[in-house]
Amino acid sequence: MDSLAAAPGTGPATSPLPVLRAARRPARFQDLPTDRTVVMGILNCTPDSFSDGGDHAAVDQAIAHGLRMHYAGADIIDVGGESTRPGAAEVPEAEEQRRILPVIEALARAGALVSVDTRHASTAALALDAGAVIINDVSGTAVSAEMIQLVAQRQAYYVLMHNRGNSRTMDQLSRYTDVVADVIAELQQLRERFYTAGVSARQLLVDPGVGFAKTADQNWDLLARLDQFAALGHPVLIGTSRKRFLGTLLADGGRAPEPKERDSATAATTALAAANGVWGVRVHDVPASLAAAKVAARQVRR
Ligand code: PMM
Repeated sequence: MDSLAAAPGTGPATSPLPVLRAARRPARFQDLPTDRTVVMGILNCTPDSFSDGGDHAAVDQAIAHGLRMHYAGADIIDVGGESTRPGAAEVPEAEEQRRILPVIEALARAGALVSVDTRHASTAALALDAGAVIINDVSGTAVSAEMIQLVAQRQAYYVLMHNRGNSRTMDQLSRYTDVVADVIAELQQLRERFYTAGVSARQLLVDPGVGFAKTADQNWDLLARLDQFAALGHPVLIGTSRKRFLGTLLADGGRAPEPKERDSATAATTALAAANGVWGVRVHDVPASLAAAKVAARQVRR
């Protein structure tokens, strides 16, 4: 921890990270803002994520970046240790835990509300112990029985995200009759498995899973009909940040901008989704989406 005290750009200029020494009151889900869309900052502690892989691979760097997003106003910090990009290699659970548990603990102690992006029940359990409050699981229909049990036993908040197959197969699994209706039906079936295990409705958030077993056009269809997801009765979270469908759009037939050059387009999706009542957005560039969420709230919810 001591090495962090000197981490640049992470705290008030005069006092380097006192926050890590004095634990804050734990952040609570029920204290999240309700007058605008919630902004979840992405913290990928991975060497190979598609847009920021390697940037925050060392634990100290990851904590510093998480704190930067927290101070920049992120409502939630989503900490993950396994890339979910199509074709990504699976990460052993012990390695995933080595990457993320100290990060979660430090951010929770600093007063951040932390979610853990994991497919593994064992990692999710340890992350809850370390101070995470939300489990963000991209498994979709491949969710494990252990994960469902854990969510029930620990009464944790859980992001029920739509996905089919795994990171190697999902790109071949994008056949739908009507993408919105089919994704909603699959989320409802998935939700039943959680209810059967004793999970209550208030624990669940839903996410259409932009880019997971979806083509670019299907992603746009989902974003155009977010109100239908809200009708499921849970907060709706979306993750468009820097994704390939934005690169395809911006390329306009030419070279697609690099993932890190897609933040303005991401903020535009935040503004539109927020104006359509989405509960939360998962983004890399926190200040841009926070501004977009505030604009949308002022414009729509006068
Ligand atoms: N996308 C990614 C990872 N986790 N979680 C949720 N709930 N929704 C998403 O759309 C989502 C996610 C992939 O993006 P990344 O590689 O930038 O983290």
